[in-house]
Formats: sequence, C-alpha cells, structure tokens
Amino acid sequence: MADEQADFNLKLVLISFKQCLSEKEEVLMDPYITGWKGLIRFLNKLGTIFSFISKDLMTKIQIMERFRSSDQKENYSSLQCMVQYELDNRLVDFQKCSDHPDSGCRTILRLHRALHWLQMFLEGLRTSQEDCKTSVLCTDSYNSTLASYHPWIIRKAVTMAFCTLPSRSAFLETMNVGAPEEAVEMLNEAMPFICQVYQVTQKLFEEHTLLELP
Ligand code: 1PW
Repeated sequence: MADEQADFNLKLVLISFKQCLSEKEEVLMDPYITGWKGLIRFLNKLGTIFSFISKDLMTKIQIMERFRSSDQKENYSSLQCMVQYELDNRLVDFQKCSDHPDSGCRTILRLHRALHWLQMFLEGLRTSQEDCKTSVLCTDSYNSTLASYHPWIIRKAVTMAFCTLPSRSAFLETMNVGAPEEAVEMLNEAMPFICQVYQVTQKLFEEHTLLELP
C-alpha cells in the first residue's frame, strides 16, 4: 500500500485522460476507467475523511468494469457506443430508477458531473494566488457544479471533508510532481485533456437528452 501510494503521480493520471479521445473524438471507456481509478487513488491520499466519496466513485467504476467484462463488452468500448446500445435496447430509466437503476448512461453521468467539479477545482488551483485557501476553492467549485445534484446531508459531509484540505502548496505537493511551480506547470499542460473529455461527453449526453437521468 505504501509503495503503491509512493509511486503515485497526478500527471500520469491526468495524461490518461488524453488517451480517452480517439481520432474520431469518441471517449474510450478503458482509459476513462483508468483515469478515474487514478483520481480515486489521489482522493485516498487526501485522508480517510474522503473515503465515503471514493467508495461511491469506486462502486460506479466497478459497474462500468462489469459491463466491460460482460458479453456485451464491445457495446461499452466507448461512451458513444454505450449510449447508442443502451438507448436502442431501452436499457435506460428516464423517469425514475426502476428497471435499470445501474445503466451505463446514468452511472457515467454521475462521473461526468464529478469530472466537471474536478475540472473547475484544478483550474481554480492552477490560477490562484499562493495564499489562497484550498478548502474555499474546493467548496466554491463544488457549489457551482455538483452540489445542486446532492441532497443536504451529502452536501454537508462533502463540505466538512473539504475543510480538512491542506494549504495550496501542500496540496500541490501531494500531486507528487515536484515543487508547487512544477505542479502548476503540469496542470497547464494536462488540463486541456480533462476539459476536452468533459466537453465531448457533455455534447453527447446533451444530444440524447441524458443530462438529467434519475
Ligand atoms: C481529487 C479527485 C477527484 C474527486 C472527485 C470528487 C467527486 C465528489 C463526489 C461526491 C460524492 C459524494 C458521495 C456520494 C454521492 C452520490 O449520491 C452521488 N455520487 C456522485 C459521484 O455525485 C450520486 O450518485 P447516486 O446516488 O445517484 O448513485
């Protein structure tokens, strides 16, 4: 476990989102899953108070891994294939969770919204002053993205966990890519990959009216 954490490097994680986009601008499922697993490892490094978040994210990743090892795996090779397949076969609940509570579409939608929060947070971190408070940045980006989809009790727990985040420089060092300035430089390079994956997914879900799945 210690070794596993020691060789962690957020640059590699963010770059795995680069591998998500195919030439045809499809979002490939396997690198998407790999990228998320790296983010979950990063979250685990931030302290046990974040474990209820990483548990929920991990459950969602496992749902997607199950699709990828089922006999329908080809239909889950990219987000585009998945949307087509699940819609064509009526595998998505649109009104309330009933027959298909764990569809790929609703599961990816949750991860997609969380990715938006991460994108806003890292962008804030990248462009912030040295003395800015990480917890405030994190809470602000949460409030402007994910919070509206969460009930009060989750919002409370999440915001409490954010209050335990270390200072900006300590947080940048947790990324394990060198001094704070090097971490900022890494974010400059890597953020466009996350942004692109987010935008392509957003467009796909918008086109198929999938952005409000229960
Ligand atoms: C630094 C690494 C990146 C971390 C991303 C952080 C995402 C924050 C997600 C908060 C999750 C709180 C606990 C679970 C809440 C679920 O109810 C919720 N899940 C998500 C990912 O928003 C909705 O899923 P559900 O209940 O509809 O299956």
